[in-house]
Amino acid sequence: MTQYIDLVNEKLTEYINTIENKELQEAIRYSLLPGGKRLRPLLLLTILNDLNVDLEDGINAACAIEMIHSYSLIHDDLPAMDNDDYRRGQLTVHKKFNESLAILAADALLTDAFRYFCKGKLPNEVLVKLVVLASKNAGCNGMVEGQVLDMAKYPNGLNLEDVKKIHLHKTKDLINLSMISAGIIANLNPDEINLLDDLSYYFGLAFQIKDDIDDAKEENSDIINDKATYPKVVGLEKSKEILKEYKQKSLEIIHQLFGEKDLYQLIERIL
Ligand code: GRG
Repeated sequence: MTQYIDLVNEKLTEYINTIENKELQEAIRYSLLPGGKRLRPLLLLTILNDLNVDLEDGINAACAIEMIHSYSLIHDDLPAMDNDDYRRGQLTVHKKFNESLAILAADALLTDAFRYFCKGKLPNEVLVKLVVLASKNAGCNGMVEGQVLDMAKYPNGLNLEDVKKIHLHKTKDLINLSMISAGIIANLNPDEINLLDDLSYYFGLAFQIKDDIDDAKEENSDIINDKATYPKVVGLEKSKEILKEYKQKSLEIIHQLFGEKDLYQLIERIL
């Protein structure tokens, strides 16, 4: 897997080197490198590899999705949103530089991502499908809706359906973009694409629930009570049960689609 991460970092560095304005270049470099787990590119490239598709066909889409992810993290950290000072153990982009540069770096990442989807040698009809899916999953009925719901006030408190909807849009939608993009690039049939869709549902929720459980163990309960999390609405034990069920469902779908190859091992390790 580290070779996939190296490949993504190499391509993202090429992108960064094309940025002419030095201030913008440094802010974007800071947000993209050294980077996080690269989960979304890893999912896309691992699926392609399990299907014996040339990784070159998916590397630009993988980078484009990481650019969208990076934009969302910069905006999420802003004072008007979550107002965080640290991310991935370093100062957030607006703290390290300034708020306007952070907003603009994120704007550039989102905009440039669509050009990255269109790089490379894939047929135009495949590129159009990727771009439409990216817009759908990141846009007004996708990740942005998740953020709006997360920012909303809940005078009567959050219930399980509220939290699930937030997680589906904030977390699952970009994971869905990675998985379905791989399916489109590999020219899977509609039944197989539907299975990938189901997989993104169970894995997307499970990934976020695991994150919530890990945070709940670390943080004090007052902080947890302020957040839209599974442990908050159903408790820690029930959250662990749901995680186990969704992990099992994810592995069953992967077994059915690809057998127990790299994606199976990756998801088993992450969850
Ligand atoms: C600003 C439109 C807009 C959306 C923001 C991504 C996001 C939506 C908010 C960040 C907070 C959060 C908990 C989002 C859920 C998705 C998620 C788990 C993000 C973190 O993803 P990782 O763990 O991060 O893959 P790394 O740092 O590894 O890249």
